[in-house]
Amino acid sequence: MLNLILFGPPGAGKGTQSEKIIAKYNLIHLSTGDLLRSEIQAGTELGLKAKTLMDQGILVPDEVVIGMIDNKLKEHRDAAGFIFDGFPRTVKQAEALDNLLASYNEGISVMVALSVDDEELLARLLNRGKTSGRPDDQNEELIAKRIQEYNSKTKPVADYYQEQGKFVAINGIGEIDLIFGEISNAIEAA
Ligand code: B4P
Repeated sequence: MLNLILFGPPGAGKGTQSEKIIAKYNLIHLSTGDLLRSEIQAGTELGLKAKTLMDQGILVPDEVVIGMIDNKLKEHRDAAGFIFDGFPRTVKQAEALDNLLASYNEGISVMVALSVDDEELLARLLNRGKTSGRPDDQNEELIAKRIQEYNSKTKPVADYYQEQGKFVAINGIGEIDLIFGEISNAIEAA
């Protein structure tokens, strides 16, 4: 079983590269951002609570996203593997994921981290905001808040997997297909 974490700041290319990875490797795509946006769209209580936080660029509570991932893992027991996109975003989420996978005698194969500087992230997200309709892509202050959340709460997750010898860093700036080639190499070496 191949279990991949695609990691990086908001706008690093996680969603973009996930589409290519699932097409090539037949993995189940679990994006907590997409799952939360589905809850918002469906108007659930969870979605309403999440929306207030997401619209301010703040992470939603760990229990909420861990619960969503737990449900999805149960739903796809026979999967050939998973790509975790935008999860885990805190060390608590990383520990919970390890525990959930251990209950299936599984673990994370590799974490691939896309590195992109803040200036490029801002440009990409403002550009996406012109057409995505995503409230969190609409202005500089909100994007800066998301990057700040990433730096304070999410970055330590990289150290967590580095200590386990599962961390691979890739330059996320450049041609989308060339970056995908490097990600494929990291997956095949895992
Ligand atoms: P996400 O949906 O995960 O959004 P994201 O960080 O913006 O990344 P995304 O994958 O969408 O962007 P991508 O880099 O592909 O999270 C949204 C919010 O949900 C969070 O702020 C948080 O509130 C909440 N949330 C989600 N998961 C959570 C968790 N686990 N715990 C707590 N809260 C959670 O693409 C960006 C743009 O760059 C695109 O327009 C793309 O076309 C472009 N791009 C990509 N690659 C490029 C390249 N190589 N060159 C040029 N442009 C490129």
